[in-house]
Formats: sequence, structure tokens, C-alpha cells
Amino acid sequence: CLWVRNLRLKRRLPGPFAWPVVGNAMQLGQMPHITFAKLAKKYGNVYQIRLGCSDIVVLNGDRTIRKALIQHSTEFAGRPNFASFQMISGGRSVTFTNYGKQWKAHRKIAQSSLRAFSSANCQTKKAFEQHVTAEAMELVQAFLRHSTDGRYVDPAHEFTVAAANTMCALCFGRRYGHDDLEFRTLLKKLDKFGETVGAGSLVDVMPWLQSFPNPVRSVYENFKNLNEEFFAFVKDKVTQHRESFNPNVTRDMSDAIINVIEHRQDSGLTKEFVEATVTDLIGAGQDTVSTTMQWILLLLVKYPEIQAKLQELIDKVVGPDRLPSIEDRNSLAYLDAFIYETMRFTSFVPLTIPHSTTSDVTIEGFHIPKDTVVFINQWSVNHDPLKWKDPHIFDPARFLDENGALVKDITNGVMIFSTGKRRCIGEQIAKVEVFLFIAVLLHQCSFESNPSVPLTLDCSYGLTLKPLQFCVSAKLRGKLLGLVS
Ligand code: HEM
Ligand code: HJJ
Repeated sequence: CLWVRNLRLKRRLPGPFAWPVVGNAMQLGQMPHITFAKLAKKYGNVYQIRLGCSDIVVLNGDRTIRKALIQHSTEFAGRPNFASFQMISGGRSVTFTNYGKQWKAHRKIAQSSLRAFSSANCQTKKAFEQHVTAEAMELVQAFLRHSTDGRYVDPAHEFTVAAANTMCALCFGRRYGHDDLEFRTLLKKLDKFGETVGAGSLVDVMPWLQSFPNPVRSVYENFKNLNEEFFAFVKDKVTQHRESFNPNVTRDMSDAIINVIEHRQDSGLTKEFVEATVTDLIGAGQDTVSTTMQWILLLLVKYPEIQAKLQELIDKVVGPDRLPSIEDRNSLAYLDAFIYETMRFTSFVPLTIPHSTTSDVTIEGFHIPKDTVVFINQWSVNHDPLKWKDPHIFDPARFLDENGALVKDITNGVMIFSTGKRRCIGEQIAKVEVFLFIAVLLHQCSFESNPSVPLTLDCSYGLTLKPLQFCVSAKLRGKLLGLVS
């Protein structure tokens, strides 16, 4: 009856005691997603914390998160109006913009041009796969070059360049090379992006810190500068495209997006949204894919028996005379299982980009008002003991049936691309890219770490979790293959 419902609706959200001024900021620790999972054991899967001046609801666990993001998809599709978000992609980011008509139109355009270039059209799809394979071979050569005379190489930056080049190839029709200093310098600076916008970063929730001359102020200034520099880099390339635009020839994704936004009737968006879209896509593709590759290589040298098993499989399916291709994917289920397990085990996007509620909503009996900031703990889904056996153990075989085939129901349980209205639009591209990168790397090389330096799975926290610096040595496994196109 009504008064019972009202009582339930009015149930105050549980949560830890919040101190004046800082709230729970001092309790977050080095790895907020782990802290949030621990708090869920005490307060349940929906609870409230306070960071500075913001009340934040934290969602945990597979059932609760899917219920919120799928059953209440519109209510949870917002983004907070954090000051840092307005500095990204000239203030017109598709990713960091709140729910509304404009965001919907923008996302639709970004999504459909990605689809057109990576899956719908056979020709552009093949071209994309060739770009990725070429980039993988550049990686092979870079690793071999840096591994001569028993040397070891830190793979992180090479992966960033490779992932950024892939997105540049897709968006601009050309790559910038492992030796282009200007491009490499820009990518090095971008490395700091995720520290500022990761959930639990304090710059946006304690704006009062800015009124003093203290480090937070320079965090904002650095963030603004790096975004302006990156946006200018992309805008310059898009301007060149605009000047040489021919409506009858779509050379790459920049052309495709210029075409939709500027040359089609009522796209609803101004031309500044073109460079914003491309900036988002390159930014996202560069950080996430390079982070995936860093974790994968770390796990391959940590578990040499898994590396050997993968190589044996690739040798059997592909043989020595050609490079692996995307058509081999169905025959390489164990490689896909290894990728899924890397994503589950590391959960390297531990919390999604912060969400906000677009209207009042009730979840698990708790009332959440409109415009509440919401953190979504993907790590807690991937380590939910009700869902995964021994979640703390790295075991790719958990995704395979007794015939060695991939089990869709289990792979779909991994949450790293989020779900619902804000789910990642680059998932297909990322999976193809990561698959080809590892398949080619393992086909051509063996990797080992320096035995005198202990390997750790410790990481740094941000939008993405990154492994601490580690070094590998690459050895050529047979003959170095050239590219056939
Ligand atoms: C959003 C993960 C690669 C484009 C997201 C989000 C996550 C994510 C967790 C936030 C979802 C949310 O807030 O609920 C990943 C992972 C990747 C990856 C794990 C690689 C392994 C890519 C790539 C692209 C891309 C390659 C572009 C080509 C986007 C965009 C959004 C997004 C545009 C914003 C969606 C929105 O706010 O509406 N991704 N991503 N991602 N991703 Fe990815
Ligand atoms: C970025 C990481 C960036 C932008 C935007 C303009 C589309 C990383 C995760 C999801 C990707 C979501 C998207 C982010 C776009 C990044 C991101 C980075 C520079 C950017 C979880 O975000 O290192 O640099 O410039």
C-alpha cells in the first residue's frame, strides 16, 4: 500500500560516515574500486559516499549494475557537469557531455561512421585490418630492434604509438610513424589524461581547493593545456580534410563525419563537432588499446606456459608462411579466451566514466534524485564471487567448453565496455585490433622478462589501470614475414 511504498522510497541511502569538508575523500585509498567493493560488503550494492561537495551513489555487483544500466537505461545515462569535462574536445566531447538531444544525435553519428569503416563495408573493413597488421609489424620490428645484445625494452610507449597510429589511419588515412617526434611527444603528455577524469579524482568535487595556490590548480591548468594541444593537432588534420573534401570520394572517417555533419540536411550539429568526434575517438582508442596490450604482454611474460600454448596453437592454425588474419579468429578460441580473461582479471577500466541521473529513479528500493553523480564499479562485476569461480585466479580456460570452444554466455559476463545507453561504441574495433596485435606479435616473436627484475601486477590508478613499468626482450621465432596486400 501507499505508505509502505513511500517509506521504502524515503529509505535513506546507507553509506560510511562523511567528514565535514572532505567527506570520504581520505578513505578512498590507492585503489578506489577495491575500497568500493569492500564497502559494498558492509552497506550493500547501492550506497552513498560524499566527496568534497558532491553526494555520490556507488553501484556494485553484476545484478544491481545491469538492472540500473539496462532496465533504467535513460535515468542513468547522464554525465556530471564537472569542470574538467568541459575542457575536453573543445567542450563538445560526445563522451563527456550530459544526456540530451544533442548528445543523442552526436553519438549516433560517431557510432554509424565507426560501423561503416570497421564492419559494414567489406572494403573499408579489410583496409582497417591491413592498417592494424601493418602497425603490428612495426611493433615487431621496434621490439626486435630494442632487444638486440640482450637488452630489455619498456613496451608501454610503443603500444601507445601503435594504437594511436591505428586510429589515425582510420580517421585520417595515414599514420604518423614510430619515429615522428612531435606525435610521440603529444602522446606522452596525453598519458596524464586519465588521472584527472577517472572516477574518484578529486579536482572536480573539491572546487574549493582552487581558491588557494595549491597543486589542484595546476592539475586543472595542465589538463586544459594538454586538451587544447591535442584538440589543435586533430583540428589541423580535419581542416586539411575540409579543404580537399570531395563528396564523391570518402577517403577516411574524417571525410565520412564531415559529410554527415556538414553536408547533410539538419544533422543538428555545427562543424566544430567534427573535430570533437575525431578527438574523442583517437583519445579513446589510443589509451584503452595500449593499456590492454601492456597488460597482455605482462601476463604473457608472467605465464610463459600460456605464451607457449598460444604460439603452438597459432603455429598449428596459421603456419610459418603467412601472417595471422582476422579469418583465423574462429580457430583461435583460446586466444580470445586469453583476451577476455585479461579484461576480466585486470578490469583495467575499473569504474566507468562517471554517470549522473537524468531524473529521479528508484533502484533496489532506494530513491536517487535527479542529477546525482553515480560511480559504476565494473571491477566488482568481474570479481563477483557469486558469478565467477576463484575470481582472483588468472585462468583463460574458464571461457571454454569441453571442446575448446568459446562460451558466449560466459564471455558476455565480463564487463569492461560498460552497458546500456553509454556503453562503449569502439568495442568491435578494439577487439579486432587487440586480437590482430597479439596474434601477429606471438606469431613472429617470443617475449621474456628480465629474470633479475621481479614481475608485479601492481598498477597505477586512473580512468584506466596501468601496470607499473616493466621490460621485456623479444626474440624472432622463425623468419620475419613481410606484408602481402
Ligand atoms: C566509452 C571501455 C575502446 C570509444 C567507454 C566506456 C568504457 C569504455 C568503460 C564508458 C562507458 C560508461 O561510461 O558507462 C573501452 C575499452 C576499450 C575501449 C575497455 C578497449 C579495450 C574504445 C575505442 C573507441 C572507443 C577503440 C573508439 C574507436 C568510446 C566512446 C565512448 C566510450 C566514444 C563514449 C560513449 C558515451 O559516452 O556515449 N569505453 N573502450 N572506445 N568508448 Fe570505449
Ligand atoms: C579521451 C584517454 C584522451 C579524449 C577525448 C579528447 C571516448 C578510456 C575509457 C573510455 C574511452 C572513452 C572516450 C574517451 C575519450 C581520452 C581518453 C586518454 C584524450 C582525449 C574508459 O577520451 O588517454 O586521452 O581527448
